[in-house]
Amino acid sequence: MDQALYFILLHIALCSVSECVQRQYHHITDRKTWIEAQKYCREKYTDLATIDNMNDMNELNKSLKHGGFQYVWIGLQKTSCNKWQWSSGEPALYLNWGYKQPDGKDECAFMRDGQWHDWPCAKSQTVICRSSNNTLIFVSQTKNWRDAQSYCRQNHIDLVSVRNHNENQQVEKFMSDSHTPNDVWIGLFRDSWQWSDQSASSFRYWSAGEPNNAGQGENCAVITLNTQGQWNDVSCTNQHPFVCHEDKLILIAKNLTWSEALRYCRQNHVDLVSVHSEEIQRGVMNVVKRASTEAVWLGLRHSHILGIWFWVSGETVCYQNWAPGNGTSEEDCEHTVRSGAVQSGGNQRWISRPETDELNFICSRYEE
Ligand SMILES: *[C@@H]1O[C@H](CO)[C@@H](O)[C@H](O)[C@H]1NC(C)=O
Ligand SMILES: *[C@@H]1O[C@H](CO)[C@@H](O)[C@H](O)[C@H]1NC(C)=O
Ligand SMILES: *[C@@H]1O[C@H](CO)[C@@H](O)[C@H](O)[C@H]1NC(C)=O
Ligand SMILES: *[C@@H]1O[C@H](CO)[C@@H](O)[C@H](O)[C@H]1NC(C)=O
Ligand SMILES: [Ca+2]
Ligand SMILES: [Ca+2]
Repeated sequence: MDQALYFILLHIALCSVSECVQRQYHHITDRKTWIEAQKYCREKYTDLATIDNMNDMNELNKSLKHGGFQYVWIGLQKTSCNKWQWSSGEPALYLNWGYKQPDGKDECAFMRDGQWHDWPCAKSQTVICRSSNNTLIFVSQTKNWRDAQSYCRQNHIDLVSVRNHNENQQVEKFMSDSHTPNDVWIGLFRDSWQWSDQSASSFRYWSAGEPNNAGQGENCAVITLNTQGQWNDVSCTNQHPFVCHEDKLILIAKNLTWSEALRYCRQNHVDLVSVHSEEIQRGVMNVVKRASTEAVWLGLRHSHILGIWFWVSGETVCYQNWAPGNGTSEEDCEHTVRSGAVQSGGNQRWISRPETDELNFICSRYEE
């Protein structure tokens, strides 16, 4: 093959979007109470398992070892805080309750004349899902809220969420244009379950009839192996095996030069982080919030000789998120080598800094 063509093809291959896993699950088969399991996970990994969506659930499922047990702890625990949230996992910031709503202990919401009402989740109603191309889909079969959620997740993306006044008007118009019945489920629900790592994930995968608090004080969640991994609430003082998760990225709140940071990551974890996709950038944005310096080192380095920026992991810089004016070769005349950092505030863009600056940094904890 022509050499130049070969390099172009190689480059395309390197720049293709890679499946990347932001979180790894580890199944520990020792039996512990929920609190003991939480402590173990926080010491050895990141925390007891958080699950954001069906993808995570399938990943977690792959980590399970089988043998002589039925229940496995995850990081979900009941609290005294009962809050409204969207099935899609977004926080419920905009609310458009009707007159005197919500008025019950009811835990699911439907839309009537553009306004929202709470209602028992077991009630059967028609449904609006949101599809992958962001259009609304009306489902004319009536379903209880939980079945409606499963249906939307299996056939589309999720139940519709309504995040602002504009979207509320869209849904209202859609309902009148497609002559839906007056009352239609939306993706809003309320529960008092909270993840151990404080993540806002509102993904729930309860078995039918659960959580039922059957034995009283069933305040912690397990995966049940004989129901395809669906969840059950059980007493936190029972002893079960458990699943921890390990986030790929960790912010190190030490102030080191770029070279010191690189050495630290390679000695204690795997490497300084390479941000070669938007997904990893999102993970970065999530952890830099806790930084004490205004920028945070990435595994991004400028080569004086080649006049290019590259990732220390060896990847090509395909995805880019430079702040305007940064990421060029204009600083080539300076004596100190430039390295790449991400702003910890503002737009969290990448900036070029002299490598002698002392900044916090992000290590990756496992290879892909
Ligand atoms: C969006 O997806 C739905 C099915 O999920 C399909 O019926 C519809 O034609 C799609 N619309 C566009 C604009 O692609
Ligand atoms: C988990 O894996 C088992 C087989 O090992 C399968 O029967 C089950 O459906 C899977 N559950 C999920 C949620 O992927
Ligand atoms: C790192 O530097 C920042 C800003 O200069 C400072 O606020 C912070 O206390 C320093 N952290 C450590 C661990 O020295
Ligand atoms: C890099 O971006 C920062 C933040 O926006 C800006 O202050 C700085 O001037 C930029 N550097 C260059 C060389 O333009
Ligand atoms: Ca009500
Ligand atoms: Ca139960």
